[in-house]
Amino acid sequence: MLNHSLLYPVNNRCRTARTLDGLWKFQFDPTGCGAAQGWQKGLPDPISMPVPASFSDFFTTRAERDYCGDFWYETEFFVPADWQGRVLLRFGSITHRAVVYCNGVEITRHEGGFLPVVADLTGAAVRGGVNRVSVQANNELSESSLPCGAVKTLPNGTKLAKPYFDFYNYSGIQRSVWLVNCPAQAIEDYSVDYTLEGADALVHYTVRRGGDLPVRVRLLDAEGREVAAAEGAEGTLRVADARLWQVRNAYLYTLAITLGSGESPADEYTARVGIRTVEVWGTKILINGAPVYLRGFGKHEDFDVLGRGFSWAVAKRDFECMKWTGANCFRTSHYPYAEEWYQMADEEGFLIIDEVPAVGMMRSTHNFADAGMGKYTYFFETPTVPALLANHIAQVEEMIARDKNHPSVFAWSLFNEPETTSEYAQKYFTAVFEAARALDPQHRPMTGALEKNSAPDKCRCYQLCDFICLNRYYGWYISGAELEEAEAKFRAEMDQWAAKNLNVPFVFTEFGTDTLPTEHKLPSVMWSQEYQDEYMAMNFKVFDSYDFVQGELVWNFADFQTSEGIMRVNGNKKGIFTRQRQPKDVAFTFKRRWEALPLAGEEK
Ligand code: CKX
Repeated sequence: MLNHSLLYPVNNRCRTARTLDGLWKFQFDPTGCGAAQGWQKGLPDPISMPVPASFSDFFTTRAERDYCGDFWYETEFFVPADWQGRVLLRFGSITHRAVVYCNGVEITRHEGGFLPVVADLTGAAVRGGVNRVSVQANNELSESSLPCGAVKTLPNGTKLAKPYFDFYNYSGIQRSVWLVNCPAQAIEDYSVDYTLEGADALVHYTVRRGGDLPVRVRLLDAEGREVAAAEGAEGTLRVADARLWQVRNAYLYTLAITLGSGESPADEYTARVGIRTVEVWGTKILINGAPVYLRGFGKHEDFDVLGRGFSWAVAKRDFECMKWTGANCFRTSHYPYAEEWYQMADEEGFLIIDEVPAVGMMRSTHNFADAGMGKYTYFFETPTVPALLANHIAQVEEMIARDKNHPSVFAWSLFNEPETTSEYAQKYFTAVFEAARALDPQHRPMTGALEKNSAPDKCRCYQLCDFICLNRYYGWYISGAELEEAEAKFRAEMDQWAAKNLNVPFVFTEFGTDTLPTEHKLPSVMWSQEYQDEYMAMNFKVFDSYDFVQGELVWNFADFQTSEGIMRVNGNKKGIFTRQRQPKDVAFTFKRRWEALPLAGEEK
């Protein structure tokens, strides 16, 4: 069980939150000597580094850009003398692991680069004075880290990250840092779940708090009018004539939680919530009881210069581009994104498949090639598996704790393209799914993205999924350019799935072709814009032939940075948009197709 609160910071009469975003001090620590030499008391030779951002793409040398190992961040902050209660530092994430110090004293450690790190500075921070926070971070990959990979050490001692995944190993403090003051006896967490009763909605809530002060919960509509209220740490609010959160037509209420009574409560927390239900029913995905056909993207947090650093401006542009195509969904491939993405999706009515960073679970540095070729790497048969499993479950727990109240999140993805064909994999993922199912108060569907080796006759893990997600590249990695042969092979596989009569929805969570916006050719060749279009037309024909196919999330929303290699032209170019978020020709094809499909609430 998590012993800290992952609530997103808010400001109100009981709480203060200030970001520490800006220029921090930064220093590489290639020999890992920093802690022993006392760097937590002040970095000896720092440079400046923007926060939030990945550190890599600011540098002009390979050694710095591709740096792998320990690195340190440091900044100073003032804590007002009148701050009572607890003082917390909340990092949106530190990639991939960190030790946080305040005024030279170790406060906390965290494993995993895509979920919040909360350091309780209450005992360590000086009130009415300036304090120093130091972060000893590390970006090495291993077979027990999530995502998985390895480190290669060159003869001169230089370490290089060797990801088993197809995105650049961007690292650093990539999301906002908040200094938070909250009461000693605080609201720690809350959960909501919904049932619909005719035109009314029942909002079931629970509040976790420190101490046993009385709890009051109110629900306010978008105009701030109270529509329901209740007393107690758990209960149900009845909302008459509820306005539902609908796909691409969102309506948000405000949940206002108060601790203590009278005019000056001990604590207050407000959050925006959307009333909606999610259900898998036969081969349909139902939102508020109505079927929805998913169309949209697998994405990355990735942009020029920023790397994986969160930027409201990039997120805004991405949502505008996605809306322009007629999309209604995206997958947070291959890790939980900054929380601001989910806030925007809540407002815009986008559906999210929220993915834990369980990617690279195949021992291969070019798994995109090996994934479809039947390569078997004994991934779940090595001594690191127990540590990996514990880490995997811990990150699922943190992801669900952080994201469970977002109406946009309608499903959890617990893996991307692992080996799934052995009894070892089956045992491993059974444990992951069992743990995950106990955690979500909304009992959302659970799934994971399966690559080509996870074929209908071989895969031992699709049975765990509430709907089946396929990453398929017939016409690219398989029978590339031979589109007729690719289509025949694709249909042969789909016929095998159909013959199983599984009576569950299937969603394509990846399909795509690398395409250079500069390349045009008639007749088409692979990598040209024309080929991307022809490939998509073939895929659409296949999708439309099987009525259990209930979604298509193309790979990828935009071109993105990867490790270098002979299969990658300065990154993966499967974007429907360029890395600068301009449409390739095929974006107009998607726009035409998706705008002609019902947004939600009707059969395709
Ligand atoms: N799927 C055959 C995982 C993504 C990659 C994508 C690709 C692969 C394909 C696996 O992270 O980028 O190769 O484009």
